[in-house]
Amino acid sequence: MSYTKNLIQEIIAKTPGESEFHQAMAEVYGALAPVVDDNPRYQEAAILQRMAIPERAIVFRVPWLDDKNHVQVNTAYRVQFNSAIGPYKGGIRFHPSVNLSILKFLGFEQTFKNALTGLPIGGGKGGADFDPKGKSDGEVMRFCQSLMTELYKYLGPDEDIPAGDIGVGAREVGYMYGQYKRIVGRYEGVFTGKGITYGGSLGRTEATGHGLLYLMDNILKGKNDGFDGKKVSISGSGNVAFYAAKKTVELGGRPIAMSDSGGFIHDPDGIDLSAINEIKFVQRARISEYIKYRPNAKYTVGTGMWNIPCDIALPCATQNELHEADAKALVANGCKAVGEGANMPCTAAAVDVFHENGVIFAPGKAANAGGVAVSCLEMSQNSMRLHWTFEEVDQKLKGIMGGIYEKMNTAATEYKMDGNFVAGANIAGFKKVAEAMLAQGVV
Ligand code: NDP
Ligand code: 2IT
Repeated sequence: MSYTKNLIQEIIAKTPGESEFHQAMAEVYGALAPVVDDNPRYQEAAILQRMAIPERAIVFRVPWLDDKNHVQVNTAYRVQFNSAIGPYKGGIRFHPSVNLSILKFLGFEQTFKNALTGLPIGGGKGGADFDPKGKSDGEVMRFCQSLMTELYKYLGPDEDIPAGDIGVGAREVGYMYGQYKRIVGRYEGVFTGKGITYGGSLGRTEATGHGLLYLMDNILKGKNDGFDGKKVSISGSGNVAFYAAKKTVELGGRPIAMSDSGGFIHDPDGIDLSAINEIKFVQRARISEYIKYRPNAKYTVGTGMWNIPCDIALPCATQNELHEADAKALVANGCKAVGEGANMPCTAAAVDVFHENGVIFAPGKAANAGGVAVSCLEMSQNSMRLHWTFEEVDQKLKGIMGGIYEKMNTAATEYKMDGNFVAGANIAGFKKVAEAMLAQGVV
């Protein structure tokens, strides 16, 4: 067996039950065989073995009082995966499914994503099995304050800088940051995605969705194509999905389907994004409400949105939401490009279907890197005590996404896998982190 195949099996055997982490690790290491063969130094220094273990993972209890004064408790985590190229950087997720495997996959993925941005940030991820759905603002605040009362010990503007992710938006970041500042007694840029009134960056809210569209547009332009006139299906209806849909419209495309965990809507005339904004961000309600705003649209309970014919698919909800059968349906209906707005939304078998059928496929660590990239721009503004305009941030984001396209495209070509952006992104991200680790010795 080859070095990388053998190593993947060894790591799986040592981390039983961590299926999401295994999937993410096998995708990265599966792409590295030619790189490791070319560079015996990586094997001699056990770089891949070291990269697969977080530098540190903190697990802690978060007790809080609900509105009836009943005691509740959740489990929270912070996985500080790799600081070879900068302080740990990555979001915090609140969702009942959160466990160590999911956060290890996200922290591992984040390490290479952050390297691809070209910015000096390492990889980390955190979260809790807390479900913000149906909780009052007071309950969310008490939960966030309790979580931060433990987590603050491990954070710092040069140590670990969290941000949002699923279930963590402006409200949650505000509560967590407020508690952090109260405990340490200093204003520090220790969170990104902060409100604009207290140190947030213009353009951060939009950055992941917009960045996704910039990256896909770069790829399409390389093939003399673009979003103009394209029908686009976008799963999810949260932060990433909403701004991906908005930028789709700006680039001349038409979002025709969106979803939440309850089901999906199909609006062939083009989704009304002001209705989505009202339902999801003002009312915090279900996407099924959409048919009240647009009676000609159709709502379907459950999964199946990838059966709707579209030109471009942008999965922007969660991991493993797009399976092999969905990929086959997309191919059969003429879908030409897929970009992962979410982290690992496509299963490995689905990605194989796209590659076998010549569908352009942009992996999450490249396609959704715009969010963390603008987070790093927020850190820069905080350190400099400056506030850039939306246009300045947007220009920088465009440049960073263009750079990511160049890096993954060049790496794919260098290793004779033209157009395979999974290989290209993994190789380019890995090499940067690996070289930094080599230079810093056995640490
Ligand atoms: P939000 O919480 O804002 O939105 C998540 C959306 O996905 C909601 O519509 C939600 O539906 C849906 N969803 C979540 N979990 C599930 C599930 N298990 N099954 C079906 N639908 C689900 O999160 P974000 O938009 O911030 O994040 C979406 C994805 O993008 C995640 O994979 C995240 O890791 C990734 N990402 C986010 C970045 C950011 O800057 N926010 C940056 C890079 C990647 P419902 O409301 O019904 O739960
Ligand atoms: O997955 C991700 O890249 C994020 N949730 C954003 C991380 C960040 O630090 O902005």
